[in-house]
Amino acid sequence: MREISTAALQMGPIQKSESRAEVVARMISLLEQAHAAGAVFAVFPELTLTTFFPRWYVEDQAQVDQWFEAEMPGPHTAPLFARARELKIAMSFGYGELTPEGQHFNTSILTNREGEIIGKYRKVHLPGHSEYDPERAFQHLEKRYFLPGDLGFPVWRNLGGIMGMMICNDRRWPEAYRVMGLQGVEMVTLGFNTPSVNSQMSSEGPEDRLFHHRLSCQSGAYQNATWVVAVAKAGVEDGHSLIGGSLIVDPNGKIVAETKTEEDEMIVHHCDLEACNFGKSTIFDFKRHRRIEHYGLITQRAGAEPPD
Ligand code: CDV
Repeated sequence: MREISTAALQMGPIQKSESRAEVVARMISLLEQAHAAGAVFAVFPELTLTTFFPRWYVEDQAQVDQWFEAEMPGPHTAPLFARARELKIAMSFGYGELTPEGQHFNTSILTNREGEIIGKYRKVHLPGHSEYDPERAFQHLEKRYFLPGDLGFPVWRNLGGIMGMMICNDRRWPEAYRVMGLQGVEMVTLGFNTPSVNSQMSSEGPEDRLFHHRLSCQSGAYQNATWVVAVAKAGVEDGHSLIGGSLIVDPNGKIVAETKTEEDEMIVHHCDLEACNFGKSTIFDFKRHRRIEHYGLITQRAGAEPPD
């Protein structure tokens, strides 16, 4: 057994008016619950420290920058790192990153049990649009506020396993999983903020949203023989609803734990990384079965071009 007791720490809604200090206090409380349940690894959502701000159209960059962190750990997050270090819990969480060069990314970090940052990922697949769109029921301005990630999909050795990160919309893209699968990934963490209704199709409500979410996580896990730990920011933020459905998925694609609420909620599972071995050495033994001579289009072409 190579076990990582892993907690998915779902966050309930964060209102615009909520301070970083209030959010970090909630995160620490969840971290303590995870520790009490025996977890050594805790996964938080995308943009954990703030409301899901890409739904708001803002022109004043100084106002936008208030949703970003210029340092990690910084003044607000230092207590979180200190508590994680005391509890010896490794973490992954997402936040808006403002670099010294003034670039903005939707970022996620990975720490070890000593509270040191050992990995960083910047969201590659940014959904939505960059200008105000009156046709939508609500805005999704990730392409306005963030640059596409420039770090690829790396993996890191942590807690005796091989870990990778993706963020929200990335889970709908099999390429993201596969690039990590090709580096032997055994646990993928992913935080998400998924609106409960499609802003461009009101008939696509929470049931469909949860279906597509589970489908994406379960297929990514199965097809790459990896654990997937998917964690929501959920509930109603200033009148805008986000799905819950935080999941731990085993390397066979089966959901082994799922949250039941849209509030701050913890689920824990003892994830045995050895469970990845069967899939990785049989049906998804990539070296034996992949036919890369036929996959060229995947990297040569972004959009679909049907034949004449
Ligand atoms: N934060 C996200 O990336 N949300 C997207 C929405 C726009 C569909 C998601 O894939 O859940």
